[in-house]
Amino acid sequence: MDTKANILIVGGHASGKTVTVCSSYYRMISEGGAGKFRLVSMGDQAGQNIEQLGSMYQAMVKGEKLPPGTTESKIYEFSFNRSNRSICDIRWMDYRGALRLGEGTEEDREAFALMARNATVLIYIIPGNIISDYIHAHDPNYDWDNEKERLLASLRVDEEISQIDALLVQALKNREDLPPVLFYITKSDYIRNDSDDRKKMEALKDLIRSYNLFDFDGEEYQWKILGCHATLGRNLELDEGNHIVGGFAPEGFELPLMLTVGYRLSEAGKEWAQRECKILDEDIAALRLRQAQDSGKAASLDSRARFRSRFLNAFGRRTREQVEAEMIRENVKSMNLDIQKKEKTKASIEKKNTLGKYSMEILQYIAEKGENKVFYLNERGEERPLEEFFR
Ligand SMILES: Nc1nc2c(ncn2[C@@H]2O[C@H](COP(=O)(O)OP(=O)(O)OP(=O)(O)O)[C@@H](O)[C@H]2O)c(=O)[nH]1
Ligand SMILES: [Mg+2]
Repeated sequence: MDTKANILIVGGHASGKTVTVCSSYYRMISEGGAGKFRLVSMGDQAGQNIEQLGSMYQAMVKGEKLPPGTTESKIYEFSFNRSNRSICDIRWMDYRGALRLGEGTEEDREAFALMARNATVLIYIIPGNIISDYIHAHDPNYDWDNEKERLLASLRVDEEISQIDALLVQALKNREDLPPVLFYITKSDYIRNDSDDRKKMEALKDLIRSYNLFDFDGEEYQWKILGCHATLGRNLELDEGNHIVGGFAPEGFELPLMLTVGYRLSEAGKEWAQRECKILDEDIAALRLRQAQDSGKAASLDSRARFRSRFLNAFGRRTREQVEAEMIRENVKSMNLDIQKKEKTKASIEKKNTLGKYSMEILQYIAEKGENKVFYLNERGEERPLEEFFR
């Protein structure tokens, strides 16, 4: 299987990148995975990675400290499996938050830039506390201690969004394609608006539109935008030492991964179907050309036969040319059958598109488990069903 997906979740320091990679991995291996889908750790570091991700996760469960800040960038290699067969290779980069600001060593920055150029989907973290700031700063009924607090909340949002703006420009400068953009809310427990998932997603859509991050009306850009959110627990309680003291119930961590792989498979499926159709079209065109050439050959044999038959027909015999012309015509007829067969194969290509089928299964999973946790805005900024994103 040579389908590959690269995952780079861009977020600031302590925005939840490492918690995401380890919770996502855990979600994808425990209780039989997500639907038919599982992750398997691969590569030279597989054993070490399993141990590391495992111990970080266990520490969270036990209420020990949360994962330490990442000090060196790391690439995890996974195989994304469907019913025990690999359907996509994953490279997932977890890096130091400061890198997004252009800090870190030269080597680190280069690895980050390379990953940004090759990321399947551009994923940007907006931490839940920023969404919460955004909601409250715009809520006339919110009970701020003073106006300065409101202003500060608003500034925190401005700063986060301008970071994302800069990163978007930077990522796209180095790419010829226009990958989808996923806004991923981490720590969504910080958004306390009645714990209603739909409202959290509405707030994110509002924010994207009001900051005019995308020129939805412009002709120039054709963005596809996604949103989703995750939390370590709706009622998570952390103490001052950053230990989980209650409410550990992770949710939504598989969504960025599932969206990325689903998209990659649907694209790979489309490419496959296009390639197959092109081959069939070329075959059909070649057959038609041969038919035309052979028919011409048969016609010229016929006219030669008419000339010769003036002598031979006296004995009731067919000329050599007549026999040959007939054979050619039979052959032309059988090519018709070939053409019909190929046309039929072409019409049923979608049924044979296994990658497309897998992406639809992933879609189904997200539709079931991610209700009100995922949205899709099309190129004009209109909210559309997720199926359209995969198409
Ligand atoms: N309330 C809440 N806090 C969270 C959640 N996820 C992470 N946190 C907090 O955010 C901190 C940072 O999470 P990390 O995953 O280490 O962040 P990071 O982006 O990897 O940070 P760097 O590696 O330093 O760049 C954690 O130590 C927790 O305190 C969540 O779902 N809810
Ligand atoms: Mg980290």
